[in-house]
Amino acid sequence: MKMIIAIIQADDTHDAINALTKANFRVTKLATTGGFLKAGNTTLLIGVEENQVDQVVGILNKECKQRVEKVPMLVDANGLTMWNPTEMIDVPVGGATIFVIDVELCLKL
Ligand code: 2BA
Repeated sequence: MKMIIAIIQADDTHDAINALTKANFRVTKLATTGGFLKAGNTTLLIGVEENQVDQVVGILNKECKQRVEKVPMLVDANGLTMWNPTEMIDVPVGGATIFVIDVELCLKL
């Protein structure tokens, strides 16, 4: 068995969960925050058999779009790293960052 951990954008959460549950996958949704943008995103936990990993990745690939976020540029000011709100840069985010982990044991009590 495998545990798929997928970090997706908040805007894609509804469509991704709907598509996964429609395809009979079980999903746990966690509200998470990205360390770089410090903005809300979603982490999905999806426990699957090994031969189902590709199908889940395919669904996430279809439902999770890449977007560009505008964030203030980091500048060095007197040895301190600060955001400069007058200079914005484009940061591409998503569609999905996916980790696939071996599950040693899955119990339902
Ligand atoms: P954030 O950490 O908020 O990162 C948002 C986007 O900012 C990233 O998009 C990437 O394009 C950019 N970024 C992140 N760290 C950067 C850095 N040190 N320098 C320059 N640009 C940087 P994605 O790569 O699509 O990641 C989206 C979200 O997925 C991340 O949100 C984070 O929550 C998660 N994530 C991505 N890679 C991860 C990893 N290796 N481990 C844990 N979480 C990860």
